This record gives sequence, structure tokens and C-alpha cells, in this order.
Amino acid sequence: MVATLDAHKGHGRIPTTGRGASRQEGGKVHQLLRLSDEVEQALREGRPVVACETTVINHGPPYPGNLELACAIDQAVRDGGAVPATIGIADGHFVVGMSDGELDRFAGTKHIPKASTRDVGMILASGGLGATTVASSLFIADHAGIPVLSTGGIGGVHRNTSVTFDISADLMELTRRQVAVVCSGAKSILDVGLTLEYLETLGVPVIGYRCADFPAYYCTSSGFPNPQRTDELATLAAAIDVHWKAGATGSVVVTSPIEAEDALDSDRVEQAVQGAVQEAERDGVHGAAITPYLLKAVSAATEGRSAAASRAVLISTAKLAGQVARALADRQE
Ligand code: PSU
Ligand code: MN
Repeated sequence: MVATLDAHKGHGRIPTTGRGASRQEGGKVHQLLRLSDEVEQALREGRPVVACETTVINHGPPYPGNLELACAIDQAVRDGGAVPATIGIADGHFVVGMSDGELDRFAGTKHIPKASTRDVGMILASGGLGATTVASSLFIADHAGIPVLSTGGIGGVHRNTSVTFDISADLMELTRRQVAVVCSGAKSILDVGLTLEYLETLGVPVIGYRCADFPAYYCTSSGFPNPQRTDELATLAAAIDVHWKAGATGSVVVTSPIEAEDALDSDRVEQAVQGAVQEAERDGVHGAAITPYLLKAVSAATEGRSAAASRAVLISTAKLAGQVARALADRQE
């Protein structure tokens, strides 16, 4: 059984911050949302919920490894103290919170289209499946009233962007939605320096939790510092909450690196990324296809070690996201 969102109106997350503007637009989007009973109930009771994307599952490790990964991410959110809400598009709806059967469908169906924000209308209308990116998951989480999203690494400014103009929609969506995004920095395939510059331009706070450096997904450091840092969960939750209470309309990025023993060597990853970028150019890969292509190429070049690192990152950020969601919920009591 799934619940529609009507019961959720006016409930759930922190009403004082006024986020989820679309909920005031006649509630039309609510008809498109399909929340699991567990997620709907948790939101109604003001309990912590964490949104998770599905691109990382469908375009991640081969089945059934990706199903096992999705379940491990869910469990990590629970270990952190929150209810996991895996997001995807199916049967003309935004699915928010998946049953085991739905997770299996998203993991086991080959090549579900990667759905960024601009794609959601076509995919909803088609009635087919869509694997949500950070951008579209933010869009949907915000509509559903979920204040925290967990991912491995956000998208950002791609390398060679002066030629390709390729800047992930994840960055723009961070300015439109009020969600705390817990991640291990940005993907190493990107230009991390330019990504940080762009986040500054967009007014998106980037706060390192117990880390000085902005991480680079599989690596503990990108070589760039986090613009801000705190080592206290309560301070982190306060910073996020007050950012919104002050009237800021965008998201907050929280970074936490992969554990040192799971991390890959930065020089080795950089070498692999440079090789992969050249291969992508040679093969004429660009647009939405570039991120999955580069991640796969790096995985091959590191003899699959990046797959294990990616798993470790996703699990550690999911656990912290659960803790952040709980700390945010505690502030509303
Ligand atoms: N993990 C993968 N493949 C992907 C992504 C993650 O194995 O494509 C994603 C994330 O969902 C992220 C998105 O939000 O790529 C960014 O892609 P782009 O640069 O096309 O905006
Ligand atoms: Mn792009």
C-alpha cells in the first residue's frame, strides 16, 4: 500500500522555514507524489527522513550488486537514525520511499533513463521508469517535504568546461530547493576547483563536517579546503536551520570524506580520470552520458577498486545524512 500525499499537507518538515514553495501552488504536484506508508507517516509525525537518488543504483554496479548496495544505503540511513526514502520515477509518479520489490525493479531493469530535472515531465508522461540524479531527487524531495538528501558526490563543473559548457544541473537545483545534501564532495571526474567557485557564486554554503578539505568522492581530499567547517552535529544542524530561517531559498552542502582505509590514492585516480576524459573525447561522449561513462572508465582503470570505494562513500554519507536529519528534527521539537 502506498499513501498519496494529501495527508502530508501542512505536516512533516519544519514549516517555519517556508521551503517547498510548490506546496503552496495549489498542491498539484502532490497528485504526482507516491510516498510509501513509512515515509508518509514519518513526515507526518515530524520524524527524520533522508532522500536517496537512484542513478547511482541503476547506473552503478551490475545487478544484483546494485540491489545489495541500495539495501545497504537504506540500512545506513536507519543506522543514522532516519527513515530512508529512495526516489525514482515510475508509472507516471514520483516514487518516494521504495519497497524491496520497487528497489529490485530499479536495480534490475537495464538502462533506466537517467532523469535530470528537465526530463521529469517526459518520463512521467511516458509512464516509464526514470532514475533520478541529485538534481531531480532534490526537486522531488523538496516537493515531498524531505529536508535531507544523501549521495556519494554531487555533480558539478566538468573538466574542459570552457569548450563543452557542461555544468551539472545538480548545481542549479541546489539554488532552487531547500535541502541539506550530505556528500563526499564532488565527483573526482569534475573540475573540483571550478565547482567550488560556482557554488560560491550561487550562494550555496559548503560545510565540512569534521574535515578541513573538500573531499573528492573516492579520495579524502580534493586539495581544496571546505569554505566552512564544524565538528559538532548540533552546530551543523543549527547552521542549516538558521540559513533557511534567515530566508535563504537554496540548499546546503555538507561534506564528509570516505574513511582513509577505503580511500583511493589521489594520484592514481587523477591518472585514471585523465585517461578516461581522453577516451570520452575520442569516443565523442558528452552530455548526460559523460558522467556514467567516466565513472565506469575510472572503475576499469583502477581494477574495480573505485567500485568498492564508491560503495563505502555512499554508505558513510547515508549514515551521516541520517544523523543530520535527526539533529534537524530535534531542533523542531
Ligand atoms: N553515479 C553514477 N552515474 C551517474 C551519477 C552517479 O554511477 O550518472 C550521477 C548523479 O546522480 C549526479 C549526476 O547527480 O550523475 C550528475 O550528472 P551530470 O553531470 O550529467 O549532471
Ligand atoms: Mn551535463
